[in-house]
Amino acid sequence: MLINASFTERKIVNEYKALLKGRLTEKRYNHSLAVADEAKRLAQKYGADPDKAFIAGLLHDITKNSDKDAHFKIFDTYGITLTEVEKSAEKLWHAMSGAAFVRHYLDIEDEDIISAIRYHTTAKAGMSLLEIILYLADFTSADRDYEDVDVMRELVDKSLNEALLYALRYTINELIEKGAAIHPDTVSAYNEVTLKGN
Ligand code: DGI
Ligand code: FE
Ligand code: FE
Repeated sequence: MLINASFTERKIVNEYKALLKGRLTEKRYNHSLAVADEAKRLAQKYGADPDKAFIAGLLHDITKNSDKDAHFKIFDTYGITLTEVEKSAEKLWHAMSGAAFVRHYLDIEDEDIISAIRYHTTAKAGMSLLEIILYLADFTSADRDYEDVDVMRELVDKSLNEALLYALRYTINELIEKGAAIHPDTVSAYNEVTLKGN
């Protein structure tokens, strides 16, 4: 029974990988594999479900390389309306369309996986352990290479809360420097961890 279960899981993972390979650039495909591994590692370390974390990591950027028409086809089909901030920032679209894609096209029913994908870009207040893990794995995966990546990697092994605060502070600073709008979910997540730390 166990052998059959793991065989089925491997088969599904291979199907997801083949799908991703056809939808993503090579760089984004490799990033997805790296985030899956990192999310699984963090799940094992912090007591979340490693298989769910792996699947969420694997699929989190599934619509990242889609064009505007493909995003809006999903938004229109599933009645997803965008706020002004969401309309202004294309980078936010793949989290919204990706969550709908895995639910409706891949028949993923696990709400925690769907929600982790939905909020992996902005984060939000009141995230589950799996949501936090995916958000952070996206920052600390092996393929990442930005100025503060070493600090982030150290923090993520020390404390999820400290890593979350650092990541949100880093993101908000970058957005302000670029003159981009900050999504209310990003602000709520930042406020929550900041107040928790006091
Ligand atoms: O898809 P990835 O590149 O792996 O990473 P991601 O999904 O975390 O996307 C990161 C981008 O999203 C980065 O360029 C900043 C942007 N982003 C995150 N939060 C916000 C945001 N952009 C705006 N405008 N507002 C936000 O609150
Ligand atoms: Fe992403
Ligand atoms: Fe990503």
